Amino acid sequence: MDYYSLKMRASQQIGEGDQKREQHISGAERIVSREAVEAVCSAMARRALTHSKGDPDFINIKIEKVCEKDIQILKALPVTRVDVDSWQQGLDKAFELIDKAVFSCHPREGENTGSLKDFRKKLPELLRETFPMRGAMLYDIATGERLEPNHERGVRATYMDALRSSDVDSQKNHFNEAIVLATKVANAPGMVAELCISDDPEYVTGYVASKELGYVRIMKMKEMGDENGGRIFLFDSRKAKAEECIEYLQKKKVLVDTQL
Ligand code: WAQ
Ligand code: MG
Repeated sequence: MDYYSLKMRASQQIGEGDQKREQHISGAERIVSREAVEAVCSAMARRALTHSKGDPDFINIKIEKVCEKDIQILKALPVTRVDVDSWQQGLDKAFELIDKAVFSCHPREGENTGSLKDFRKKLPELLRETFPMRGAMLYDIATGERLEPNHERGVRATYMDALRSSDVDSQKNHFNEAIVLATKVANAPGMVAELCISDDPEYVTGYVASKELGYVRIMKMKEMGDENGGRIFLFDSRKAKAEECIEYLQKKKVLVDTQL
């Protein structure tokens, strides 16, 4: 069977003169059968044109054929959910889970010593740094360095979709898309964990994910109406090469089996 990859990104010019820059509005990735290409393409255009972040003046939709033999099938991460009373509590919970994932990579270090302690303090600041980015921050927990080739853009995971998905919704289903992305990311070489908060102002649920933790939905991670969000991919350079990890995130074609 022939598959096609579709990628959409939409942006808007903001600011004047020297301050002029591109503001990311919307992006989407699909891998679908030939019959679904036209419908998915028009749904993507509609999605870009009706996004809550604004009216885009640039929309790019790229369509490429994908060989079935190049596609890796992955089982979706198991999903759990954490209810919280406030977004502050949600963020704390997320940081706690990230600590747990990072700590398991530093077994010889005491809970409150050395680089792990520094990392805890740094995490909220790292998260803020992701807010203007279109992709994710790739952070090396072994060295404390950022590994994205372009810090402003970040690294984007692409070429992924849910297996057997034929829906052509122009309305984004945040959870369905996130479980696909998180499953691909968790399977990348050297990946330790992912932290995600949507940049969509009306979507306050986020998650922490890793192969060990699974996909942990945290029901509130920011204030309603806040359009700051971002992703951090926590990577360990003692486990794999950064180039291998980036290559997997950006190039490997993945379909995620979400049926349990
Ligand atoms: N690769 C890397 N980073 C990305 C990608 C990608 N393909 N797509 C988005 N990002 C980054 C980018 O910086 C965005 O600003 C940020 O993540 C948030 O993206 O279980 O909607 O698409 O209900 O707004 C979580 C669902 C939804 C939780 C997350 O993210 C749940 C969401 P958004
Ligand atoms: Mg968004």
